[in-house]
Amino acid sequence: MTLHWTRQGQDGAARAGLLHTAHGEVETPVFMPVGTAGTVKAMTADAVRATGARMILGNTYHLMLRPGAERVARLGGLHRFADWHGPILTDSGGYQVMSLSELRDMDEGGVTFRSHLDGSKHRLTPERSVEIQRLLDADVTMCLDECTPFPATEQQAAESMRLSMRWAKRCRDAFVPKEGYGLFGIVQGSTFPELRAESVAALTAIGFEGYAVGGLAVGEGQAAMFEVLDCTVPLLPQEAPRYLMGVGTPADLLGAVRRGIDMFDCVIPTRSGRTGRAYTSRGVLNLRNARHAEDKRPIDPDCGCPACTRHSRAYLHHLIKAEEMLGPMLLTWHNIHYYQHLMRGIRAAILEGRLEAHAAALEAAWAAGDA
Ligand code: PRF
Ligand code: ZN
Repeated sequence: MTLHWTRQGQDGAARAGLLHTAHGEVETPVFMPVGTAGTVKAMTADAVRATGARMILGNTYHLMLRPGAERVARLGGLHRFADWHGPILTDSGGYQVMSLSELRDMDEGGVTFRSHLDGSKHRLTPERSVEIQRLLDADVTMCLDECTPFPATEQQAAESMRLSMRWAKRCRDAFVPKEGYGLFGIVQGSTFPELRAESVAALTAIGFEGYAVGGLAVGEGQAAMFEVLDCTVPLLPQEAPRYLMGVGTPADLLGAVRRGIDMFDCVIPTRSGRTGRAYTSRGVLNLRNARHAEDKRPIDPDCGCPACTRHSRAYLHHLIKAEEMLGPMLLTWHNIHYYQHLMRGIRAAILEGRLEAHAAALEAAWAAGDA
């Protein structure tokens, strides 16, 4: 069988389940740390696994430019190359082309762009994106799409979404089915409910192993994002996994799980860790702040990660101020550990039918702050 998902429990719209992939099973709801260029920045693969993470994300765009998809394939695929032996989902490249490459030209066939590394010219088509993701050996391949910029007029959003739907069909035709591997479609349509519904109808008519909601967290704000989920997620098939791309903060994840999302990825825990920000059960701490200079307490007394069990806020403040590499390493470790702890707690609450109370307790603690 191709990659599939089984439901283990439900509480309201929130689901707990298991994603069955070629490289193992993953409990959902799941947060996938971002391993853009074959590494979760500042972490060894063992460290990522020690946080509880079981599935990571890789990027077609970065890996096709360096070291190249054919080279990764010759080196045994991304799992072996990166020493990550669990499941990997790869993004398709369209979103990164739009955000990273300077010169790009989109047409019906695909997108031509210049590399942000050396200016060399490349072309990504739906067929080539799927081929690259096969060469990388991704358990989950994402369709090539256009993440519609925000804001967009209804006409711009419709044209962009319909192009993504034509590309989704070409990705489906190019994808070679294989035991434990799957292809996810991506819903677009900006903030327009009718376009989101049209996009879901187009994707479900083609049929995918999972469905992603794209085009969100692009500046519309949390309330608008939740409104889109409210009108989109109920239209998606019950038996397939749902993935909200590029989201988000702990509060975003909680709100999206309550609306029926099963999978997430985001650079927030890794990127903000590198700049000195720690997400905790009591809100966000900025370790650059001078108020931590002589604070002997851990970042989060409820956290079991090495940063919290072995080090003080004062030491982490010092590492960040001194631009020592260990600072980003420890804060990235903490943030990913916290995100995994958060998802495990949410999953347990869904299975025990107490998600509403759990969500209220999480939100109260985030708002109360740390000291
Ligand atoms: N499409 C793809 N990747 C993405 C997005 C999208 O819409 C987003 C939306 N924020 C993040 N990553 N392919
Ligand atoms: Zn910690």
